[in-house]
Amino acid sequence: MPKSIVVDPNKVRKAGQIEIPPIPVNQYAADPKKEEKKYGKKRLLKMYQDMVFIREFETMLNNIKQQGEYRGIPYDHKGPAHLSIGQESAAVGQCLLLDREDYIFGSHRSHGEILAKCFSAVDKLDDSALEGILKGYMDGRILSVVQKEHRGDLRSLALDFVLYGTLAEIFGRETGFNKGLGGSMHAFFAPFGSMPNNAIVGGSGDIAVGSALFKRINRKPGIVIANIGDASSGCGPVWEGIMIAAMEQYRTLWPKEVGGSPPILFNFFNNFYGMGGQPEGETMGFGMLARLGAGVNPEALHAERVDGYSPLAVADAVERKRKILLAGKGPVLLDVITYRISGHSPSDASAYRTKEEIALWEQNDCIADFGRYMVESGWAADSDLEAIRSAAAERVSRVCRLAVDLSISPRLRTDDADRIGEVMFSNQKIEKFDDREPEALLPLEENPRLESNRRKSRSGLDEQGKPLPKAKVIAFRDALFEAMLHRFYIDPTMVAYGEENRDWGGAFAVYRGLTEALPYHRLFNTSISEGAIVGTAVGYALSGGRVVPELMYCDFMGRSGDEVFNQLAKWQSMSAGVLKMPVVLRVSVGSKYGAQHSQDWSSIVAHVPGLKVYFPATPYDAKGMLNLALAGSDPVVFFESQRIYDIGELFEKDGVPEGYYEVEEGEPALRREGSDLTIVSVGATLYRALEAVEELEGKYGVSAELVDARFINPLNYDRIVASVRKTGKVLLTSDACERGSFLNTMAAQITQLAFDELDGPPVVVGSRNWITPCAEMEDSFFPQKEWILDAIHERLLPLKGHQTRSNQSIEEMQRRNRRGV
Ligand SMILES: Cc1ncc(C[n+]2csc(CCOP(=O)(O)OP(=O)(O)O)c2C)c(N)n1
Ligand SMILES: [Mg+2]
Repeated sequence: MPKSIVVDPNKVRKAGQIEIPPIPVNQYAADPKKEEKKYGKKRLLKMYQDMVFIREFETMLNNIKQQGEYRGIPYDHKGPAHLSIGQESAAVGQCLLLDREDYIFGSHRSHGEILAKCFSAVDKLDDSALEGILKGYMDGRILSVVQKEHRGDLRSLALDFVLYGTLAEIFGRETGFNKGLGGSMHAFFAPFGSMPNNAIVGGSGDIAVGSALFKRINRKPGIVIANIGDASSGCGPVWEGIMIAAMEQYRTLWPKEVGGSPPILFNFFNNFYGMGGQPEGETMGFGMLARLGAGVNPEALHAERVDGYSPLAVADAVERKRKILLAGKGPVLLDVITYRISGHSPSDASAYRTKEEIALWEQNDCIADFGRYMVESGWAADSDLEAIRSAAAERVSRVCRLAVDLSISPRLRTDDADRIGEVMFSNQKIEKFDDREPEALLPLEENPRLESNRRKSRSGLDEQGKPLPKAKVIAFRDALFEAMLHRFYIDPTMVAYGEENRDWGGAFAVYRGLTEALPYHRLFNTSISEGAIVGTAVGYALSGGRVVPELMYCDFMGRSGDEVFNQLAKWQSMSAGVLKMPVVLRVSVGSKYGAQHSQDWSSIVAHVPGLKVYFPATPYDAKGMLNLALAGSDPVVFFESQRIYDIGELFEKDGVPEGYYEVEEGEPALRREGSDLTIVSVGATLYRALEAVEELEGKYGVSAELVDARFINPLNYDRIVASVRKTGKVLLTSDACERGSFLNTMAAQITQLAFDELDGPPVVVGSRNWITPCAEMEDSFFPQKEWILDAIHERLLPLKGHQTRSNQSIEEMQRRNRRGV
């Protein structure tokens, strides 16, 4: 079903020019009368208080880092503290009018943003909702600490809760917001809309877009703000995030009732510095950061520069932009100017800027300025402001005293229990993340591809055990399709996207038949932005939905390295299990297309803690393992070899079941029983290993047991070890390059688990440590049946009369190692 966006040569060839709308700069006009009327004195005073609290909090950390104490409380804080002294007005102004359902994501310098957002949420919640959160969060653990010493009402208690939860997190305590597993740069408190902060600068750029997509697609209230530093405007995830956020399809192709573009505000806290580099005038070319909006879309992202030293200017901008976003007319970019008077970190000597410049900003200090403005406007007396400042010092001291005390604020115990291990995965079965009816265009049973599947054989073999023609069998890709379809009709939050996912049917036709079945917002094409394809999925999932992003080729994972390794893998554990990450990242592994389209990088993801890694090799497993992944709550990198998309089921007697089933997680499959030696395969190499097993049997009378690992992580070694105990010999093979391949980890594990039963060391047969050559030369690169037989002959079990065709000797192994190839 082709889309209806016609590319008409008569239109696209016409002469003309592009008009870029003007981008306002610092246009806010202060008007005390209007401001008082709008906000009321109480709220304006509260704004001042929020800023003062943040200043005191950061000053406390600065003193602790630089002098080892704050107001007579000694403490040695080993971790980082990127302070935002000078930036308080921008954070508080931003949060003033946000609702609790509005989310902010941020970066390494986010203490002030966390506090500002939480203070704002406290103001907006009614007593019972507020109490519910304080009592319910981590079973009331944080509340019970602050409650003891606190005297005052619920709202005042909530302030202690916010200050203490943040500080205990910074100090790495179990009583912190994330049990100390996030720390200073990753702390957040989701119940108040303060979402993950990222030590990978710019990392929130695409994650926040995913969160906004979640809100839009699932009709959730609120907007999402990505708080990004000015120097991080050069980051790939920021640009890719903007590209996905600005896709036109939300307004041209998605159903109107979904509501338009995702409600995302790219908010740059522009303090004019990276660590030492200066984006304006040195490391970037935009002149003014707000200009970045100009090239992106006809609205220039509604971009504006806002004076962040006036909290009311920021509040006004956020309020106006929020309306645009809720109307589905975003995305929006704000360039909020501010200045960090503190160093990048407490050890920073500010060698990259002059003392005069710092003094200029100190003269304009945003808190002192606002205080003066309040007094001049008659909103407060000096004594009111002084009272707020001394109350802040008293409160921050109280909280600090609690947070440094190990008997009150202990660390997570890791000595007697695997407490960090427990939060690496959430390991839950979740049928659906919401109860509403899944949106679909067709009843499941009427799906055209299911109908054609019904005419195919569920097995790849006929009754005599002979292979059936490929067009007549349920192939690997059909099996994947059935798993996807099943979950789409159960979980209304489930979405899938990537490059060419919709009309094309996915690059390898796995999704053919889904375009007819699903509305646009559940299956869509994205820009070619591999980083943000994964990054938005991270944001979507941690906001509460299930998502299946696709990478067309494993090689392109290089483009999404940070999103896979640092984001997808880590947010469940860095949140101490507060967040879930139901992302199934489908990654196809190529061949035939040479060096940049044929790599199996399963070992790289296996190396990174926090990812599950599946690698099915049969249609039965494709469906059963994808069903398993799609019912879970953890990030799964799901590898699919392009070599076998069209293969039928050869191992399971009854073929691929029509109904729902799951493969047991982590359990390898026994493909052939044998007694003389064990072959373990990962991925599509299974079929070459099978040929080797058949030749061993037929030609040499050797009985080989063939085990298909199926899983890389988690992996239960019992079956493999049981086989090795029986045979005493093991060869491992896969299409990944041999050096650093996961096979070597398996070989080391087997050696340790079954050393006494082994006749010799495990033998690894991987691909050569070369670039993958062209299709015609591939046989010299990927493991072949002959290599397996030769390696067995040379190193495990001499085969009578065998003529080797490749060199699998120990000497050759050493030669290759020496040469690094
Ligand atoms: C991807 C990445 N690159 C580099 C760094 C090291 N680093 C930490 S903060 C920083 C400067 C960031 O500047 P900006 O985005 O303007 O934020 P600011 O520190 O001014 O708040 C750098 C380079 C990092 N954490 N992440
Ligand atoms: Mg900066």
